[in-house]
Amino acid sequence: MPARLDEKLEPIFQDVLHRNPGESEFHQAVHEVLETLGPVLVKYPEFVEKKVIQRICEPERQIIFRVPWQDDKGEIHINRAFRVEFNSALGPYKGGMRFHPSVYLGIIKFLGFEQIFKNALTGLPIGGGKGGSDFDPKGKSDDEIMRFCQSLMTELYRHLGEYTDVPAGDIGVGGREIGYLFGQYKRITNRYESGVLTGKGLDWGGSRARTEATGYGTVFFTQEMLKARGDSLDGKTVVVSGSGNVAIYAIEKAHQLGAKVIACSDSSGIIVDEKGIDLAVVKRLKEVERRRISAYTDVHKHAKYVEDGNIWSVPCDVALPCATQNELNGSDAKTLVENGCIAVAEGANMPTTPEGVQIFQEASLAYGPGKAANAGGVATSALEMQQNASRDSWTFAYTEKRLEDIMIEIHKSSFETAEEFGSPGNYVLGANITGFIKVARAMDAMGLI
Ligand code: NDP
Ligand code: 2IT
Repeated sequence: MPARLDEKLEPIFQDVLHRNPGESEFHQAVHEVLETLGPVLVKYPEFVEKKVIQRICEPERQIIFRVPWQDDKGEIHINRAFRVEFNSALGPYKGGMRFHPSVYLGIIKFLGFEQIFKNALTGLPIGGGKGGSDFDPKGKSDDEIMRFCQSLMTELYRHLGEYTDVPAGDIGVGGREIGYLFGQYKRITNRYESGVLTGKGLDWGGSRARTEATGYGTVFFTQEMLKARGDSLDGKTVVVSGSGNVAIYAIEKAHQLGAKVIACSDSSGIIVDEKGIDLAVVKRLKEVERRRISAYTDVHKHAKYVEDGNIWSVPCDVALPCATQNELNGSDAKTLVENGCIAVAEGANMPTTPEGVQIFQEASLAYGPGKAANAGGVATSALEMQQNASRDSWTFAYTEKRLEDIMIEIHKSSFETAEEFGSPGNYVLGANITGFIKVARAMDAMGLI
């Protein structure tokens, strides 16, 4: 059972339920934020009076459109795409595009809602938005992906702009897709507007360290949580779910900081390699050949592949969920705690169910919610926008240092806010309140928007 809401917040939540029927992930994301805002309303009664929370829960703009495209055989397909422009109080709408068959409005709204507070936490001038499509990229040829991206951008371009809305990648959208999207935007607008998309290739306006940023940032955040407890990642055993962009670079940084990652996964199954995951093999399988993770055992016969296996049953010191929402439930959380896990940091967005979050908090392990722990990706997107605006290109070392400093600062502000509001060690409350206050103050200053 999720925690009860403050009496001023319950009617707001009921209204969100009523206005957004059937969007369970959005309800979950809103509830999780509202659960932590009670103490803020005591300190800032003007936010109640001016209905700031009700305004934040309603997206500024929601765009839904048809994406027709032809496959290699000439057959016609029709997908649905979304861009939810949630909040622009702090800057242009900013957030990724997700291509996955499970995408519907409720998923994009949960992601866009989370993005508002995450982006505020980075301290950089970016508002919150998210988009995507129910298109399934699995098994599609490069040409099919290109035609789909071109068709999608043929509608989306009119809503974008470096001062308006700046998409990037998410599940199913990486460098290849951003290339096709940028190419079509450039053709239609006749503008080389680098700052309209992030996650671009390094030869055409991309930022060094953006590919690595989300995974690296999650591990920097983990390191900070452990430091706050007088510990570190060195010598720790780590389990990382997923084997996509976030998972791969979380594994890389965990290894660099002296930990051993012994398991990763994809939606088909899990790999356990007690000798430590061979990241070169995972990168080749996933970034180049786009194959299933099961093929890892073709190279490393000693490793174990379990079809439909549960990665959270693998004993570890640190767990990094880096795949998708609600991938770690109450029973998984219990197993992790019983197996001695001391820290969980979310590379994915909302990977832990409310029951799971409650178990982690009761067990007092270091639990870093996605809004804080995975903010390094979007923060480095904002650094890409800075480089584009100044027509500059920074070194990897400089960009990575900026990312690390941002993650240290997000940890510090979440940690200190949790203490200030009477819940020491509660990063959920600390991150939500820090992000919320920034956005709420900006909205208040701008009048009734
Ligand atoms: P990718 O598409 O690169 O990888 C996703 C990984 O998660 C794959 O291994 C995929 O397996 C697995 N996965 C996806 N959906 C499911 C599912 N329904 N069930 C089981 N496994 C699944 O995406 P990213 O690595 O970019 O994103 C991972 C998570 O991180 C998402 O929650 C995303 O929102 C979040 N995130 C991403 C950021 C970024 O910069 N990319 C920034 C911040 C957060 P399979 O290939 O079998 O589908
Ligand atoms: O969830 C996220 O923060 C992302 N997918 C990255 C968004 C971005 O604009 O870089």
